[in-house]
Amino acid sequence: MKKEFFEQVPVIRYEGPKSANPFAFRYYNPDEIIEGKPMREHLRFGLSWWHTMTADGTDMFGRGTMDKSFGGKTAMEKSKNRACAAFEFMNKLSIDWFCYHDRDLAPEGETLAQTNENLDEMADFVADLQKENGQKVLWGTANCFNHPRYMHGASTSPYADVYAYTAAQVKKCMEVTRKLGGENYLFWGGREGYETLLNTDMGLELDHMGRFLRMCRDYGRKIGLGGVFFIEPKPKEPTKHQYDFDTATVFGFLQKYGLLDDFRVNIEANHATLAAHTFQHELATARVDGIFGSIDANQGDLLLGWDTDQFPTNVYDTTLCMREVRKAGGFTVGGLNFDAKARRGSYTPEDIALSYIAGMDAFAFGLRKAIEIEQDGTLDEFVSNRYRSYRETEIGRMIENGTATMEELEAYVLARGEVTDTLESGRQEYLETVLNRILFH
Ligand code: XUL
Ligand code: CO
Repeated sequence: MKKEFFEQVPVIRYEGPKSANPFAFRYYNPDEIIEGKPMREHLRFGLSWWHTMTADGTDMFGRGTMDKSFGGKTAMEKSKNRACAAFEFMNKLSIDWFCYHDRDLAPEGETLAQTNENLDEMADFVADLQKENGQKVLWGTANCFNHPRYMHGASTSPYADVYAYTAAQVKKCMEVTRKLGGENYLFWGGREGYETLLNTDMGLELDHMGRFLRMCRDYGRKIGLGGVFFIEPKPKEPTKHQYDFDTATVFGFLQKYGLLDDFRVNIEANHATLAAHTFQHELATARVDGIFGSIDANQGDLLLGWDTDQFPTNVYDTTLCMREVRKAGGFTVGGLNFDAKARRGSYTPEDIALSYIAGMDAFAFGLRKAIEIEQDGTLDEFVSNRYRSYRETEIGRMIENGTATMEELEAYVLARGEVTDTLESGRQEYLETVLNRILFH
């Protein structure tokens, strides 16, 4: 008999919107075919190894509240039990993907060589579980922010030895990700940023980061990592100013360092709001710039100024998110990784399942509603109609096709006179009502 780790959690099935069973999906029906493909392929849900399998509720003011040892005594035993528990959990919840940091999978040893040995042992173990169960790696990443050596940054550290260490760690993590069949590889800028310009050479640090990522890309391609490299923007935390501030900043960085062909963004909802943007704004920016890749699904608390990584339940956000994802052509390489954790007080194993159900259902609802919004057509027609003068008037077409000159535009306005008569209402409140009508009928 295989040991069961989440005994309290049954296999979660779709029971429809009317079900009051807490251990059931109301909107996520994994194998329901929508537009020719199963819902699981539209949503590509992922489990975050760090929050789900290792984080124990420790915060700045208190120790852990959750037991994440899964019965293991030694560090390696814990890692192996976590891996078995992870696959059991993913099977029970119909989750097809997972994401990890190198240090979530295996404990660090005394030396890098020992750490790498631990990681290799765990990679073999996880690869076997993948064969048995079928789940795939959405992305892997190296944790270059926890260890004290990274206190001043990793690839942006003022110290060359730390830059070298970062390269050695990322090299290994890429190899492991390749071994596990990882679809993509991610960089979140951990401590790549600064606290004060009084001690920082920002230009030099950015050049180092650009060079570092080029080196990683080249090595990744050399060993056969064929997917996309993601950068995950975040404006602050842990540093006061993170270099990958938001999607627009990352786009500029990728352009400057010649990385646009291989890199895209992984957008996290809570990072968007920390940057004083909506989640939807970040997704739209990525789509418009052609760098939309993947999503870290969570939500923050707008009354708190930090990364709370809550499970997403706000259906406005999930609907508008899925609307953007569809406009971007759907998930072609990425997915919805739940970079989210149950609250410290939600400390039981059932809470982990209930949290995932909440998040998955919120996004499944969002997908269904995003499709309804398209079918209804009111919002899209409104937007299209708002810009019709660029299609329907001579002067508009000249602007649109790029032939209009300053002289011509001046002559046009001198002849036409004041232009305020052409303006119409933006109808924001009406459009918000249309959204509510579709969400809540
Ligand atoms: C930190 C964060 C990370 C990345 C992976 O805010 O979001 O967990 O997603 O390193
Ligand atoms: Co994240």
